[in-house]
Amino acid sequence: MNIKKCYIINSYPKKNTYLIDKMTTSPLSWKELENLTNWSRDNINGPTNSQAILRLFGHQENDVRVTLYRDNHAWCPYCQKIWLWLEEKQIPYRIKKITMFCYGQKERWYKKIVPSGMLPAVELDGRLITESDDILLALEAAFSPLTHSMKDANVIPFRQLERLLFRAWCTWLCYPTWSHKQEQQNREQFVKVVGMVEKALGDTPSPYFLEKFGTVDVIFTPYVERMNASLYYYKGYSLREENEGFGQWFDAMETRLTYRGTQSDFHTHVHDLPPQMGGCYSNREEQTKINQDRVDNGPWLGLPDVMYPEPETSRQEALQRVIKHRHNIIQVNPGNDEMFDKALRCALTTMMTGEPCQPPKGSDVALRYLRDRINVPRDMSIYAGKRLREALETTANLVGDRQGIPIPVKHRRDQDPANFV
Ligand SMILES: N[C@@H](CCC(=O)N[C@@H](CS)C(=O)NCC(=O)O)C(=O)O
Repeated sequence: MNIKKCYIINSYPKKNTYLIDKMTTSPLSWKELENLTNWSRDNINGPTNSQAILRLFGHQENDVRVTLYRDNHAWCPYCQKIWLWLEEKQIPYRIKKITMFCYGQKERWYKKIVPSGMLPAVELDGRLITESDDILLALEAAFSPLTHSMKDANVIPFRQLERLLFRAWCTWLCYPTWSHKQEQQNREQFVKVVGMVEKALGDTPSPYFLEKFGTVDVIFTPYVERMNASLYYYKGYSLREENEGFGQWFDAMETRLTYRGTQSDFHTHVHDLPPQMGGCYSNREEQTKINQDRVDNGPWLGLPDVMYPEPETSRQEALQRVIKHRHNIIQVNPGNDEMFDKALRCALTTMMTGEPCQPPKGSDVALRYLRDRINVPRDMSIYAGKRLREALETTANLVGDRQGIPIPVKHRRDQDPANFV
């Protein structure tokens, strides 16, 4: 490694550092980068992860009775509900990943078995089941409930409360408002339902909804995670930080490897939700603008999308994932291949060594294009994603402040899996 002048980046770089003429290190070769990571994981029997297509939990493959059809990018909230349930119960299952309408063409073979194309679906002992609640009921019948049954008299009011919270969230987030008063009313309605959930959480000594972790927590997880992200970004409201019960619930969820494996980050959610929800509307308040800048441009560490301590292996994980997919990453990037190859190696060099590495002139757009398209947990886990975004931004910032091609809001065909085959 040719280090002309070496200095450690202790903190996030100030904007426009590219104006200062710095001597920096040279980018490592792919071979040298490969030598900096030995990160690996057993996708089949190890901790919950988004990359697995078979989960055995120590069982044999012919013990598998379940196939879960879920979306490619782990964006579908109803799929997360089933995914988390299967992981918690350690039921051996196969995963088949399907394209959502908002980012590509639905697989023909899937439409033959599920004509609506809707996700999730489960095949259980050869029987196809759709609708996430019906899937959970069928799984409970086959494998016993996760602490409590969906039909339990204590669970049913929570299922209704979850839908009430969901509707209040949609009303606030997904409709444009024409007056400040209407915006306030929608906010108050949401906060009122949050108060009901807070009370329910406070009624048990555990941080979970009932006395022990179970079905109710799984049911709340997907949308509460999306509420936390979207309201922070579009409304300047921090669900996790402003509500004690939710704060404790998130902390407790994050002690579970199952949840960590399905957990997304703010950046991914705030840009995957608009096409799925038919639009997300910002209230354009000062706090909202601050939050938006933070989620889009960093620093990403310290956002209230994750609070468990960072694993030591986060950078190695990010590096290993990029190395594995580098040809596709370079091929779909709008930047010139040769230029972007070098720029990407610069960012990875910085991520691994802490030293700035001057990328080719004009590579800021290409680097930020990738920064904006890291998907958590599809590509890597939450801290790995943050480390990679940080390195891409730090490196882009050495050559310019131009942004990548804007992320579309009506569709996400920039993420069409067909381009990554
Ligand atoms: N009520 C259904 C809702 C499922 C649903 O809305 N699925 C969406 C994704 S979150 C879907 O498959 N949409 C078709 C697509 O996006 O391709 C359930 O609980 O399973």
